[in-house]
Amino acid sequence: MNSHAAALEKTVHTTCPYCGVGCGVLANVRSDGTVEITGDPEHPANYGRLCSKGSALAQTLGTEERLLTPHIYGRKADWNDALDLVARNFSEAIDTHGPDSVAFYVSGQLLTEDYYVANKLMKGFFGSANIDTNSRLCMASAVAAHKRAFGADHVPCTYEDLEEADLIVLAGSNLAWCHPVLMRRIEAARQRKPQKLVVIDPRRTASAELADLHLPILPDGDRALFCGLLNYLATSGHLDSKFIEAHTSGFEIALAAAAQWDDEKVCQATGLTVHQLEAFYALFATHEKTVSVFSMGINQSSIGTEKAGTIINCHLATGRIGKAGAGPFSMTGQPNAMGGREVGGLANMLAAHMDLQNSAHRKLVKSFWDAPKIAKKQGLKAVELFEIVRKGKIKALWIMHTNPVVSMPAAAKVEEALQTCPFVVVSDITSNTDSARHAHVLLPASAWGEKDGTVTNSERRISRQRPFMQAPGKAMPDYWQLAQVGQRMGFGGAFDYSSPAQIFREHAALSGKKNTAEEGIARDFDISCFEEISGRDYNALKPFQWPVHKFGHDKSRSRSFADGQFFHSDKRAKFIEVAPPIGSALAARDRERKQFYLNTGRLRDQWHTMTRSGLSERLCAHLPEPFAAISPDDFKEMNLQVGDVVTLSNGLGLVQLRAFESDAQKPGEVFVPLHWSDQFASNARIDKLIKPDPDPISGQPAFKHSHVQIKRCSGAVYGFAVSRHRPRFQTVDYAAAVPCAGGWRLEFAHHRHLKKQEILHLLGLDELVSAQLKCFSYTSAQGGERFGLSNSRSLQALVFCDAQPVKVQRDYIVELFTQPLPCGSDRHLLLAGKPAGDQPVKGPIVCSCESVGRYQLEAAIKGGAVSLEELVRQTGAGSNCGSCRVELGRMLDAQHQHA
Ligand SMILES: Nc1nc2c(c(=O)[nH]1)N[C@H]1C(S)=C(S)[C@@H](COP(=O)(O)OP(=O)(O)OC[C@H]3O[C@@H](n4cnc5c(=O)[nH]c(N)nc54)[C@H](O)[C@@H]3O)O[C@H]1N2
Ligand SMILES: Nc1nc2c(c(=O)[nH]1)N[C@H]1C(S)=C(S)[C@@H](COP(=O)(O)OP(=O)(O)OC[C@H]3O[C@@H](n4cnc5c(=O)[nH]c(N)nc54)[C@H](O)[C@@H]3O)O[C@H]1N2
Ligand code: SF4
Ligand SMILES: [Mo]
Repeated sequence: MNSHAAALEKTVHTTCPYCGVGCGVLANVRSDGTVEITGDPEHPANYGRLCSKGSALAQTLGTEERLLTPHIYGRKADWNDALDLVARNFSEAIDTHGPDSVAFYVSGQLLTEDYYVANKLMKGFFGSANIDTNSRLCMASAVAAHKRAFGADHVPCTYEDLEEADLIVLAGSNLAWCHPVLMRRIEAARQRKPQKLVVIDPRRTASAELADLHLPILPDGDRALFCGLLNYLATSGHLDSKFIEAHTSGFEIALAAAAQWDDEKVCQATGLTVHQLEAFYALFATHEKTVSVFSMGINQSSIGTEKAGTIINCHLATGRIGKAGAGPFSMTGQPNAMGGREVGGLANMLAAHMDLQNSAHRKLVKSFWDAPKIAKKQGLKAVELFEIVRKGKIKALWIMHTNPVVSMPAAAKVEEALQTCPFVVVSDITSNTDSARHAHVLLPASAWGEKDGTVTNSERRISRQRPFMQAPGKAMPDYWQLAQVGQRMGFGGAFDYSSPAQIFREHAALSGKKNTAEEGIARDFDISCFEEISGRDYNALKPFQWPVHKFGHDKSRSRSFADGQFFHSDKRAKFIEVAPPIGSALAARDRERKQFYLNTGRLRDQWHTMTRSGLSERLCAHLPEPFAAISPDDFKEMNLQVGDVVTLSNGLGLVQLRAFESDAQKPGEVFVPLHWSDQFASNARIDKLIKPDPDPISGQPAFKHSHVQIKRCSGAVYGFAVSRHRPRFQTVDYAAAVPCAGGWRLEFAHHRHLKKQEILHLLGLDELVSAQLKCFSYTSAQGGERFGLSNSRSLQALVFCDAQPVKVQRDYIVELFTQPLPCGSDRHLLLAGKPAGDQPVKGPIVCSCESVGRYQLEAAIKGGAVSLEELVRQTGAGSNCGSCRVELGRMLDAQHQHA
């Protein structure tokens, strides 16, 4: 640690705001206001580990991008006026057009307390269920599958099961990048004992690199794969007949339906060989302790609920549920996706795992809330909701903690919807989002580090998020904003909250209300033990797993379903009957039409629409531009060259991305990250091209299975630049920029030559500023133009243009930006684009925590680092969070293959 560091003032135990692993973090605040973030060694989710995103949290705490005050129609306003206006518009809409003319669209990243208030206001006091959340895009299929199979939305597994298991199946989950700390836990378990890992993913992901068996399945082939598995288990004598008999229903029907999927049909639908199927089926059949983790590759599909159901079927058929090291494990994405489900924040739920359709539940909640009304029917689910907004039927919409213009399917239509809606409120921590630009009222929210409440992770563990710094400007917590509007709409006492602890107590009390079999309204979610928790105990609350009843932990339920009792009225789990095969292989047909399957997902170091992870230079150094990953065969067939820009298009829209040749891709499929918004790129919002195609049961859209055409763009100019100013790239065909030390790094390409003035605009320099700068330039023999701009003290920009994709050492150029300005003619050396002589360069960043680049790693490998440990020791890469170790391993393998 730095010996000059200011004194440690306090250490606050809190929880990482990113993924559903829910790692405990320590915020170490120093007397000079600086904050260091480390893993909490005592938190049972991570025991001190953090991934690259968690490790970089301190870099996202700056206030430069923050929204500091409410805005009404683009003008700064005070809270009173903004809240009054929101209350008035919602009241008027409800009075004139009825309760279903208003809606909330919220988020699995809200704290439970925020979520509880939003749900209460809409369902109990507006009397509508038009509250839906981005969890619809994320977890809805898993929720529906759990309810169908278990009678409640209940995740049976815990993280320890991942360590106890002898076989882990990752179905549609890239755990290594999306839940990295769990992958670290699995890796550690694999050091201690033999444990097999199977990855089912169309792409060879970082997780697949670690697997014993990777099944590069065709899009949506999972249903066939798991039906085939059920058949195999039945015919090879691996069923647990006793369990089926005693604790389940519907087995015969499910098996008969699955039997229609014979080997040939399964091979056709999955694109896998009989040999690959058998390898997987034999592993599954012979490992009692199997955990099947599933996430977006399963849920985000028009058959997502069925796909999840077929996985659960195989666990029920083998009795592998409710036992140590066994179970189907839906991995939640957002930090509080589970908490949102607990408060019933989806359009088809009530609070505390109660059902909207159940009149006893409605009565109970209404009387508990002392509410004037209670929603009687389901509200609009996200896709439908924005469709109705677009048709002008929603008169007031409040978007909180989510960025639908980037993250919803058919995103251009969602944007149109916001333009149509007469009154849009957006609560966010920044105004620099694609959704916030359409807000009539913009409300500044307190961010992570400032707000206070609880979140529930993937294993049903509730942890505290605690504040360790003051909110800047006038930012206020989300629950406060909602409660204020509730009060101003005349619901006074019901929204008179003075602290998150008070809300938590209410939520806990509701969860225990009449929650016994005798009272006839028993349900799985119960934390009533905390219904009287004091403010002080709430502050000190340690992470715990639900259920915890009034009378403390019920031992018989310490492992869910250990007693074989489920939540259907007959206490049995239900097998799901799946649809029979439907004819021809889609993939073949799509090839004929020269269409590509568009698959989308996440990168290791970015979080969703980048409003927070995009603030960290360190995180942005890994994969710094939007790309389309294309198989080597397709790359060749389309005659693409390294650095080419391509358009992806379909009936819904068009985007421009860098083409990236990747042998992790199969021919006919293209993968694009979901992260890029209009704030970071000119035209890379991939969700414009996603056909919603929602699952008919869950309403979850099919983010991973659209179709697109790909065309090479002929560019007249390509460029790379660094600038002290935020680039403005909307007028250029292809441009993307992320922060780097001291400024921004920018990639661009355009179909015609760009004038110097246009480039200056692109660099974020206005005419007045650029006129005062010194310019030094250089034209290469091939006609490439390069120039630098400086003021008397420092470099302001460096620009490298060419008629071809620019080949310069980007990471070296980015580093130049942090160094003192050379004098006089030496400045021209800056335009070489690479270091002089044999000065070492880093190369593209592989390890973002320690900032180690590919060339440094290659040099170490060439220099004799033969093992992963050696490479880590010599270069420092992978020594912090370990998220890049997969890539390090791959580089070692590649080097050895060539040796
Ligand atoms: N770094 C990072 N981590 C995150 C997030 C983030 O933004 N960045 N977001 C969090 C959130 S909210 C979520 S929901 C989770 C998501 O976590 P994951 O579900 O692991 O992430 P994705 O990359 O969306 O998708 C997983 C995989 O599904 C595969 N897939 C696509 N189609 C199919 C198919 O038909 N069948 C199968 N078997 N696989 C398919 C894709 O190729 C992809 O590799 O991550 C969480 N963690
Ligand atoms: N193509 C494609 N699209 C996808 C997916 C995919 O796999 N493929 N995955 C989908 C999934 S699973 C998810 S979860 C969604 C995620 O999509 P979004 O929820 O839209 O993404 P985020 O960037 O997390 O948006 C959170 C917003 O809340 C703001 N914010 C941060 N902190 C606070 C706070 O404390 N209060 C308030 N009020 N605001 C805050 C952030 O600045 C940001 O604007 O994307 C979905 N879209
Ligand atoms: S795995 Fe990483 S992103 Fe997820 S909670 Fe832990 S530190 Fe945060
Ligand atoms: Mo998600």
